[in-house]
Amino acid sequence: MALDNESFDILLATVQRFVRERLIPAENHLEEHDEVPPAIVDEMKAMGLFGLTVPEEYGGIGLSVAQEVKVNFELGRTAPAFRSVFGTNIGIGSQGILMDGTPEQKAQYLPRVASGELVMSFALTEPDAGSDAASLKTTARPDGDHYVLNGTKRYITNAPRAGAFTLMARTGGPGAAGVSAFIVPADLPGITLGKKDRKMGQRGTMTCDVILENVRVPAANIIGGVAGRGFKTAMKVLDRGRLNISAVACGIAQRVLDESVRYARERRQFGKPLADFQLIQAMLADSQAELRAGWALVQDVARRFDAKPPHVSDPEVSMLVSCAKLFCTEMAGRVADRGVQVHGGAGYINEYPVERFYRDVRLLRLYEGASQIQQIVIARELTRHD
Ligand code: COS
Repeated sequence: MALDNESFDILLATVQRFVRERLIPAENHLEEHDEVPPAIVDEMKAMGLFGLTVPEEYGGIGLSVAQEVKVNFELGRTAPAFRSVFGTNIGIGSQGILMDGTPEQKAQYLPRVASGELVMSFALTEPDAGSDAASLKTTARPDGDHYVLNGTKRYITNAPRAGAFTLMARTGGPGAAGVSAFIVPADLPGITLGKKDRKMGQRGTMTCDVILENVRVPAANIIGGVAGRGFKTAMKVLDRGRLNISAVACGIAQRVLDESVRYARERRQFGKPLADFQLIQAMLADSQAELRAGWALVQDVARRFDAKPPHVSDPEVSMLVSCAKLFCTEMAGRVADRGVQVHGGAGYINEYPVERFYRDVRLLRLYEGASQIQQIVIARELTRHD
């Protein structure tokens, strides 16, 4: 699945212009009001951003992974909250249905996902199950042709906007084999949302708890129709999600580096621009070298991702995805830190973008698998063979 090259070039140029002319100028609004302006959300829908990865047969644009990472790089150049509006829709929220859903589930949900009418959100994490996702406690008890769900999901991105969740709950015994993935409409009786989390950064993104009390979900809403496969679905979804976060990390690093170079050329000390000082140059050069390495890795892994069937997981590709997530998100942290350093005192002041990105990038090393989880995935694959 991929968009033809000519159409993709036009799409990428449109996204670049949208980021430059609409999103970057709206960053101050986001920072002050903690919300994405509704007019921008409408424009995103009109541009087809909600359907970037949904196949054309379901009304989407049908990007390949190699194309998707390029779009995410461009979106990384602005505040992450903008991408977050539709990010769960084209990513972790809907990918489970796309990868493992039945034909009926795809036909029922994906066209509305692609148009932006239905916002989907991914609910795996719980108060007692974060890195150890297979230990999740939310229960799903069979009752006739329904399951009854009880539990709490935590830090769920886009929950306040969501029309439905891809939600992992326990239908069987302990461990990964007892987990099933459900499509849970957000308006079912028994679902309540916690108060909006106040976060270190990423102003404008919405996360909160999702609380389930005796929520009756049709058995037909188990993704793929078979119980006990939900953990693998979640892991496959996260493989693609982690690669996209790697691309966003590279895009943010690019923005921070651009801001840092601009500042270093404008700001004068000791009678000349900062950019003329070798100690400043060293920081800029390190950031450039690491950014280019990370971005080359992301594109290489994306090509390998595209070379396999989308619903089939390949441990080698999963391992490479983790390499990309680990390297790029840690890299973005270093680049943002140097960006603040190059800006000096100004880098600590909120009106300069680097101050915001410095806080924003901290999350990249935590969500969709902390750096230590990526290390575990990499090391396990390295040592698995005789
Ligand atoms: N694709 C498909 N299947 C996968 C997979 C992947 N990427 N990774 C693991 N699996 C399968 C395994 O093959 C195994 O299947 P079998 O039992 O048939 O062999 C099953 O899933 C269980 O895997 P494993 O034994 O590796 O599970 P663990 O409990 O050891 O957990 C980690 C593995 C730690 C890697 C996993 O829990 C994880 O990624 N944790 C982080 C969760 C996360 O990212 N949370 C963020 C929430 S979203 S913001």
